[in-house]
Amino acid sequence: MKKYLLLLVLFFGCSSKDENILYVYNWSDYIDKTILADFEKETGTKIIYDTFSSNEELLAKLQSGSGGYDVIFPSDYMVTIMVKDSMVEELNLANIPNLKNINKLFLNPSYDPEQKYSIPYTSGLTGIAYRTDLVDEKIDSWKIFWNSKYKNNTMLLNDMREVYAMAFKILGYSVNDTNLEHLKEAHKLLLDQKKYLKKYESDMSKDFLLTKEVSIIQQWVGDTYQIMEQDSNIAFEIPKEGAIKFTDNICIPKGAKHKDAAEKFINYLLRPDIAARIINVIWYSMPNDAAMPMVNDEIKNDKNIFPDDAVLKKYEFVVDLGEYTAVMEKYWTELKSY
Ligand code: N2P
Repeated sequence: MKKYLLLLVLFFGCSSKDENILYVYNWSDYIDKTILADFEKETGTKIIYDTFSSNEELLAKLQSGSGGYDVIFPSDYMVTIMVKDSMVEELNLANIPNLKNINKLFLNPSYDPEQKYSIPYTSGLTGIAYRTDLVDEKIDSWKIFWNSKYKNNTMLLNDMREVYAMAFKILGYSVNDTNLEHLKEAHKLLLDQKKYLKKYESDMSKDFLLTKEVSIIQQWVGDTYQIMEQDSNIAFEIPKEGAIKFTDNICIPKGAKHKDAAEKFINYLLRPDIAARIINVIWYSMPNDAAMPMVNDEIKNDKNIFPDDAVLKKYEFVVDLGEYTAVMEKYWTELKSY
C-alpha cells in the first residue's frame, strides 16, 4: 500500500512540476532571448527553448513524435501541410486578445482562412548576402553563384524549396512549378553549381561569411542584417529574378500539454513592446502595427526589410505541392549526396 502511495505522490509531484513548463521550438536567431527570461519572471512558467533551421526539419521532428513542443513557428505552406495532417491545435483566440495589434492584411491568409490555427509572426524574403571586401562586382542576380571566381566560396541554404526556387527563378519558372521537365532542368543547373559550393547550410553560413571562409551566401534578409550589425563589409542584395517571400507563424502542435500557457506566450509575443524588442533584434518585419512606433528607424526605413510592391511582385509565396513534394525530395537527396 505504502509503495502505491509513494508512486502516486511521485506521479502527481512530477506532473504538477511539468505544469509550469513551456516547450518552444522556433527558427534559429528568431527572438530576443531576454524576452524568454522576462516571460518566465512575469508568469512563473519556465521555457525550454529549442531551434530548427528549416520547415522540413520542424515537420520531421513533429512526425517523429519527439520534442513534446507547445509552441512552433511554421511558414505559410507548412501551416497548410500541418492543418491538412491534423498536426496543429485550434487556437482559442479569446486567450490571444493582442491579435488586435496585427495588421489586417495579414489576417485570414489563404493557408488559414478562418484564422483557426495560426498567428502571423514575421515576414521576409530571401536574397544574396556577400562580403563587399571580397566581391568587387555589382551583385544583382542569382547567377553569381555560378561564377567560377567564387569556387568553394559560396553557400546555399540547406532548404529544398529555397534552393530549387532559386534555380526555377533563373529559368523563368515559378517557385511552385510542378512540371517534371522543369525540375530536371533546375536540378541540372544546381548540379553544375555544386562545383562552386562549399556547403548547403542555413544557420552557420553567417559565421562562415563573418570569418571570410566564404564570400557569397543565399540567406534570409533579417539573418543577414543581424551580421551586418557586426561587420560593415557585409551587404544584402535582392536578386532581379526574385525568389521566395514568406510569412512565418505561431502554432500549437496537436496534443500540446500546455495549451493555456502556449496561448499566454503567443499573446505575450504580440504585445507591442515585446514585438518591437523582437524586431529590433532579429531585423525581420512583424505585421504588428502597434509595435511600429517602438521599432528603430533604420529598420523601419529599410527597403529590404519592408520591401515595396515592385520587389514583392517579383517574389512568390511557397505553396504546398502535395504529393509532388516527394518527387522534389528525391532530387534534393540526390543533389545533397552528389
Ligand atoms: C530565421 C529564418 C527564418 C526565415 N533565422 C525563413 N522562414
